[in-house]
Amino acid sequence: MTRIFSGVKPTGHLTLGNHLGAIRGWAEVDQHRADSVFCVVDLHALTVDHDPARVRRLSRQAATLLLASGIDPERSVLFVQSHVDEHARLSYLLECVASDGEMRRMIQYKEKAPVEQARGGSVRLSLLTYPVLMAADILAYGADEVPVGEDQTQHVELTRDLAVRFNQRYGQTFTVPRATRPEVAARVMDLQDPTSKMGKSHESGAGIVYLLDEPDAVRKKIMRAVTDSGSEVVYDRENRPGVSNLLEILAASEGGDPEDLSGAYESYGALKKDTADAVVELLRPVRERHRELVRDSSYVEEVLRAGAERAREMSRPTVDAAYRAIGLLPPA
Ligand code: AQP
Repeated sequence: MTRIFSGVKPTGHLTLGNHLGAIRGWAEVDQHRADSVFCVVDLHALTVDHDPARVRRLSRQAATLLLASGIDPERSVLFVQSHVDEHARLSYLLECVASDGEMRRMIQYKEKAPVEQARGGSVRLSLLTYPVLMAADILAYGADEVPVGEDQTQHVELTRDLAVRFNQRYGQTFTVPRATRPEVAARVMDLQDPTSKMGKSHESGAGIVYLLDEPDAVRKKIMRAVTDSGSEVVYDRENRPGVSNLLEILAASEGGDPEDLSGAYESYGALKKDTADAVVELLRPVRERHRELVRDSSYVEEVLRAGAERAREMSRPTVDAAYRAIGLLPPA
């Protein structure tokens, strides 16, 4: 059976981009067709300036939101990355096959390093090496597929390169995974700046729809979305990024094709209104279920405990095999 691995990083409140680009597909499609492993990748949240209490809070919230979005612990393994040592163990071995130049070419590093510098801090070494830890996350589970939004494609490519290189040098150890992504809304853009990705750690909340936003807030943000000059509703991501982003959000939320939908609208106002309604309806059950789960925190804790136990069992044989293959003396 196909094995899937994917994760979310608790660097902020989860967004509509995370949901449409990844989480919804995991819940509605992936976990029904494949052996699925989903993870709150909290170690990745330490790569930028962070508040420890906030990371803890956001990790719990992300796990709760994954459950609220429909991840079913009877079907999928759900756990927190730092609860399973295998990720960090394997990451070090992969650092020994990755190169410094490769890391510096990563787009996310190039985008995030200057932001960290501008905040007055130094750039953490872990920000540079984080794609290697992500490769370890994936390879430890022998994943065949990694369902991610478009922004993560380059990291999955790196994971493939590291797996192939390790296998060639030290013998067949890892499955070489491939990225999959949704047909629509693989890159949801910021509503206030449709040329940048809607990112959970961005500071301008006005352009970001959070999964836990109240319906009124969702409506306001979408009704105030920046649109393009002109008034015709056309799907053209390059030249009409604002309107195209709304068409993609609408198409992904209620089904359909953005290009086909464009023909149904004569004004930006009508498109915004329908998009806002569709997103409010899409998120309603997630918010409701989240509210119930928050009241039942022992259930979430038990899911994560059992998930980590299962994740350890799944990942240990591959990581142990990698330790042997690379030349480390097994403990007596
Ligand atoms: N705007 C987006 N559109 C589509 N997919 C997206 N994803 C993230 N943003 C969008 C996908 O959501 C999954 C989880 O993302 P992540 O937690 O690994 O974080 P990220 O990719 O670094 O993006 P974020 O949410 O914007 O976080 P920050 O701001 O901290 O970088 C991934 O599959 C991702 O592709």
